[in-house]
Amino acid sequence: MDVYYSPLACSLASRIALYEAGADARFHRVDTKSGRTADGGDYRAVNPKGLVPAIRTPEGEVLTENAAVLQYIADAHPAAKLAPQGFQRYRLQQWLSFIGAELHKKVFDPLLTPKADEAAKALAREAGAERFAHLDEHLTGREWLLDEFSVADAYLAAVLNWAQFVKFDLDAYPAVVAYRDRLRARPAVARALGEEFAEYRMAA
Ligand SMILES: N[C@@H](CCC(=O)N[C@@H](CS)C(=O)NCC(=O)O)C(=O)O
Repeated sequence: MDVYYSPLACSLASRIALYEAGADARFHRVDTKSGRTADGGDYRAVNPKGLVPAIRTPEGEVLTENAAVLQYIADAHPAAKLAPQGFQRYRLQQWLSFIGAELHKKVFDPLLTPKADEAAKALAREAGAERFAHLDEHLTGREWLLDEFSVADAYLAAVLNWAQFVKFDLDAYPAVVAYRDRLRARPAVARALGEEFAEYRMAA
């Protein structure tokens, strides 16, 4: 499998899922600003949206969007049990949608981009307070988003990591802080974060 990523972007979730599965993959670094891969290729020829992540399956299919990519990785490595079957699959999709739409796009995107003005950033922080309260309530007394670690946790690990860059204080959400610390203690998450932090610092 080929994985297109940028250091510490949401594509980190795909790396975490692959490391959790103990799977091999070829990782291709993308500069989303220039639209070029590290070897000089045109990334829009892979993903016309220009966004990471994208993967190319061994059959040559290109797949984009975190929710789809992460479920594909989970289903390609069933022994790792990263996505449940039956009704719980809808719970997984519920959390993938919440993370993608309500946290990634609604809260962190406006906080991370210099293009958003102060009013947009204030709205994002207000939305964040509500959404993190919901997350904190859900995680109280729970280890992971579902009964077992899943690709939704991998996605949330990538998104929660941005809180430090935008000074979104998580201290008001103790269950989220404890969950973030549990995530960081998982070998696959620690390895993926360590590798991408090193790349990110080198590029900065
Ligand atoms: N809906 C997409 C969002 C992907 C996305 O926003 N990727 C960001 C990195 S976290 C990106 O590539 N940004 C580059 C840009 O906006 O030019 C998904 O879930 O995959």
